[in-house]
Amino acid sequence: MVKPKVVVTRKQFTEEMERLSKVSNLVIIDTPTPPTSKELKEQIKGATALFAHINDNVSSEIMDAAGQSLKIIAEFGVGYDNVDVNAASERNIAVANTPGVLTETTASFAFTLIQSAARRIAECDRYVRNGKWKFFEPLDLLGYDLSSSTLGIIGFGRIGSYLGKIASNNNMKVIYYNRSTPTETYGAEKVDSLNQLLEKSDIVSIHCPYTAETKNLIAKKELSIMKNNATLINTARGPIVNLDDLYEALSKNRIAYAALDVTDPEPIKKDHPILKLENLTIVPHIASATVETRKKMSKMTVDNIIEGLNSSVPTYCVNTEKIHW
Ligand code: 8YV
Repeated sequence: MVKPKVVVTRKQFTEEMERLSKVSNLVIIDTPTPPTSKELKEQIKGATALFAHINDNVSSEIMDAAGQSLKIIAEFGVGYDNVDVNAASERNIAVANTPGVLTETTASFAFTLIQSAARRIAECDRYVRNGKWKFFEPLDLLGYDLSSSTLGIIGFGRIGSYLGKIASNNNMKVIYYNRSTPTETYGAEKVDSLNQLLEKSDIVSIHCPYTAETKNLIAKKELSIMKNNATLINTARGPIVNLDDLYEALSKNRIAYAALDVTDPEPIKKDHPILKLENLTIVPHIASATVETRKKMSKMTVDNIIEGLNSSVPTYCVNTEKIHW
């Protein structure tokens, strides 16, 4: 019997690829750069499943290039804003993701950025490398204690609320803005509006999904509401923050600091002026990047595909209601 074709858009963990190759005709796109839409359209022809990553814009055109055979799009990650889910549902294609396994790792990383912003780690590293460390200066490079700070969390789902728990354990006051009230809040206080959260917080950390409503959620107006000594953390999705407005706010010290794991676009343009600022820490979308977590994500993505190949709706399908299998 001919095995179904499965396309994986980046190099992945060998053990998971071996597992997948036992039940499929596996195509791994192991090129130095992610496939362009044109390349993906060519590779995906006749595929039953796609193992997708954040870089892949999985549009209706990609789905149509695959043809009638395409049944499963399995995203390596909890966020799946790079997949046109409506187009997939219209074509009876299941879209699956990897919720849960990266919660602790991503939330801990957001807390790492909070700590490194408060203690100016990236700036201090540049200070030493650039030969600026001459003497011990009691009043130089001072940060601030988190225990006297209020953390405002936008989006109090799995990752946001886990960050709330870590922050409370570190004696921070935690407030959050979320449409619904979660069952477990770890002592965090709900505020009624985004503006209230921005006004009250010393640190604002973003944990909502990227949707049409959250595009540019933090732009000029919102940055002007934040405290002058505030820090903005983004480990969610780049387009939620307007990067040019953030540059303006940081360069004019309307807010004090930002730490970004994600940008719009990704990667950030090499000549973006924000990269010249001292009051910014920026890293390349690594919040879930630990060996343990990435292995779990890879396994879950493969599990989702294998379930789909066996004609079961994947356990972590996000459009179960919209497809008819
Ligand atoms: C992934 C992420 O590494 O899960 C997410 O939503 O942003 C990251 O954990 C990324 O999606 C890679 O595909």
